[in-house]
Amino acid sequence: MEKRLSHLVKCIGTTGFVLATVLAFGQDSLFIMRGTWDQLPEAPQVLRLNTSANWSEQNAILEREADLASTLVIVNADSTSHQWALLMGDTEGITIESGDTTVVNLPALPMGTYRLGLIDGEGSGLGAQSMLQVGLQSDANLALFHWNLCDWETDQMATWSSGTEPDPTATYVPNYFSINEQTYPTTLEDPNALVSVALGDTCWIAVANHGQMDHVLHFHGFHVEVLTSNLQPARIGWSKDTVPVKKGEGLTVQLVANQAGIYPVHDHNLIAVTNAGFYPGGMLTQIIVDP
Ligand SMILES: [Cu+2]
Repeated sequence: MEKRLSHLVKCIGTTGFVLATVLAFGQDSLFIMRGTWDQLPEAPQVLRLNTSANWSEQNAILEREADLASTLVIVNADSTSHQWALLMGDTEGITIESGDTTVVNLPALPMGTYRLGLIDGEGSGLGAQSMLQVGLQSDANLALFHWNLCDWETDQMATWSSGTEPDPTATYVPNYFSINEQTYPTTLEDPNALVSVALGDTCWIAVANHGQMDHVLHFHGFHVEVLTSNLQPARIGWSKDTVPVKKGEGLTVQLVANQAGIYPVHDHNLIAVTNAGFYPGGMLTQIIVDP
């Protein structure tokens, strides 16, 4: 295998550096894509970060090693220009024109869960935001799950996709709430949103809040330990059944599956466990521990 890879790198020549990065990290480009989110009855137009030019309703996550700077290729396959940023409270973005490809630098970061994506109004309003996992893949014995949390107001999204800016003074009344761009019960069909483990397993869950409001996760059956947080580092080491995830936060929790059964996990704000007002829905998934 190693021989084949080195042969490939040689053949590629000038693009060898890019290929070597792809080989090291598995994935090295994100495509800014526009499409329809068919899961919602309103079928809103949305923006997503996909790993290729093949449309997916789910944003792709990005993985990097800890404490190592790297690069990322971003292809703007959308019809308008967008502002890209590694979202860490930093509001400075890089403008990527429609059809352009840009290589951006990712700094060396400590282990953790971070956010990246578009920070222009339309880009964030239509949901092109995802998670950067740093150093979470290093232990092959640990199962790793991820939850990209978001809230959505379909009227506001329709305004963005019609090319106008929503009234910033209007009250924000989100009508959908998602984990990995899925609403319950579809969350249970997503192997990253549904935590399925064996009794005695330890797993990590990377969580990022891309929405416009805080989300407070309530775990039934387990206390989880906060391993990393970009906005609330004072909470690292806390072991709780209820974990607030602030707007803009990326955090990582550890769950030790010490009892068998099926347990719900949900946003404790009950409007967030509905789909367009109907319960149950939204930001709700399960932990299934096989005996
Ligand atoms: Cu609960």
